[in-house]
Amino acid sequence: MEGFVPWPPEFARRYRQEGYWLDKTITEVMEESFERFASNPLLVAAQNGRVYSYQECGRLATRLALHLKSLGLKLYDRVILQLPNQPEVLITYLAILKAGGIPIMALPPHQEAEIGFFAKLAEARALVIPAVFRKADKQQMAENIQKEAPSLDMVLVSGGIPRPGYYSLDALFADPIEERIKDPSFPRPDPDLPAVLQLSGGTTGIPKLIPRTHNDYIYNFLCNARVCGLDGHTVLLLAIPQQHNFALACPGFMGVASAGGCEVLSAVPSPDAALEVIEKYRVTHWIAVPAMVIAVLNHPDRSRYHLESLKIILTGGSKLNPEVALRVRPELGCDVQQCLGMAEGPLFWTRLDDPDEVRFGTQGRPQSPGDDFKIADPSTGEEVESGEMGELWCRGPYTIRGYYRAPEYNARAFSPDGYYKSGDLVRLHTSGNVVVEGRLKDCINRGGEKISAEEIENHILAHPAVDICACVAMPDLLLGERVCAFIVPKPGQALTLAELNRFLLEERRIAKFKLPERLELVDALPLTNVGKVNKVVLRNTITEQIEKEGAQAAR
Ligand code: OOB
Repeated sequence: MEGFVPWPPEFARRYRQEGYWLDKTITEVMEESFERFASNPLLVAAQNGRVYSYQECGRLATRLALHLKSLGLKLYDRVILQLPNQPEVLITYLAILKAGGIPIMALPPHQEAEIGFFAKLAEARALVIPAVFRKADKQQMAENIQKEAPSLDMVLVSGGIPRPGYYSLDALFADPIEERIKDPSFPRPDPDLPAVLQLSGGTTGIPKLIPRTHNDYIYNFLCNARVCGLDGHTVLLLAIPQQHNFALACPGFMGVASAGGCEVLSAVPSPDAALEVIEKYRVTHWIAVPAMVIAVLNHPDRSRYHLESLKIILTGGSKLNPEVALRVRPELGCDVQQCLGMAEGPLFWTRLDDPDEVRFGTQGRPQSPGDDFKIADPSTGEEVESGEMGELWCRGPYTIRGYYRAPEYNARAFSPDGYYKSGDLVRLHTSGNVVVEGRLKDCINRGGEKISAEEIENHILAHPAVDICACVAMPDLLLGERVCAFIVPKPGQALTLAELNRFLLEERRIAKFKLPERLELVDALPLTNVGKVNKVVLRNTITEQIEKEGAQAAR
């Protein structure tokens, strides 16, 4: 497939021989589960309590897949999936796969800038959207994108009335096409080719798409379901967008579905909602970013809720501080399992039988014996001395060998011998686990959601009052980091944060979670001796400033 970098044949041979790659499609693996766990509950919508059995998910996915085929969706057509956390998002995901399409896992808050970019880069055929998301008219967004992306000729809309030429997803789900169709067959995708395009948080001005093949993604979630001990009694709570790799496959929805468990999907990412849902549905496993763990620990009414069912919080996406990790067992009565994960593949997990110091103080070790990692000097690729800090480089049966349609970037992001250079600075703990110490890549990790500094800077530079700018992470007690924009205005010009953000939302049409939350107007930006903006200085400046303000407020 054009734009896809496969594993070299000798690696592929080994991954098959060693049993990591099963040569099945995701649809085949999911359908084995639909049959095996037939009447067991697979999905529960937290907002209305509606339960979908395995059988029903399979039946609805097949129905929608037949509709997609009859609307003209072909093998390997790319479909942007932007629905919020309701069971429809997963059933549509399964349907796209069954019809032979490749879902692009866009996040619900993405706007025209992001979705338009994916549509053009991947020459997407179809787009699945809610009619409205947080007051944004998504059909208007689709129309605007279609003007720029001629490949996009199929728009499916959930809720609301579809515009002329668009299809109602609800009407398709309600229409039993299987009763009248003559040919119920589907083309079978090659398990060695991309099944799903995940999103990279990105570190450059241009977002990247991550091709996950059937073989690699199936191994990813089967292995992860074992490492997290999922089984038929598992009730997993998911309140982060279902499209995230963490939510979909680590172990996520597909891990739960492979083990016979049940997933409760919550559309509300608040600590109150999480506490209510854990109590009401007797949740056993909860996938949560550290910011949410902190919010629940600090929730004033937490003791009012019955959380006895909760066994493990699976946390990752950003670093869980050891002080927070230590509070989980005494205050919430459950274990915490940390994951250093990436949409590009690598998954490091702490294990429940690790000693306390390792469970609380490290971010885990590879989930699979097939994983191969090194802690490298980023400039030479040589392994650093044991215990020294270096960049984490990974290779393995579920770690990609290249981003989709990005050959120039791939030459930098992967070593010649195929390691993915994660951009994370880590240290090897004596236990063999890794500890995340920082990062090389230029992104901001806002509560687990990655924001590319360069991408935001490019949008800010389009503002007429801006001369130069730089975005850096500023520390935040809850989210870990937020975006701070340092801006040198053009002579005689001024700018406020409110005006900047109005511009970014309304004129640049970027997702709201990427907006700067602080603006510092300055006369000049500090430079390094090679003339690049010195972001270390900027990060230190804003960190000191915030500390000073905190001390003043406390006085
Ligand atoms: C997950 O995936 P992405 O692709 O959104 O972000 C990956 C990056 C990592 O390279 C690292 O910088 C950061 O997020 N990260 C962590 C972390 N887990 C991820 N940094 C510190 N401590 C951790 N525990 O975020 C993701 C994918 C699958 C499972 C879990 C998380």
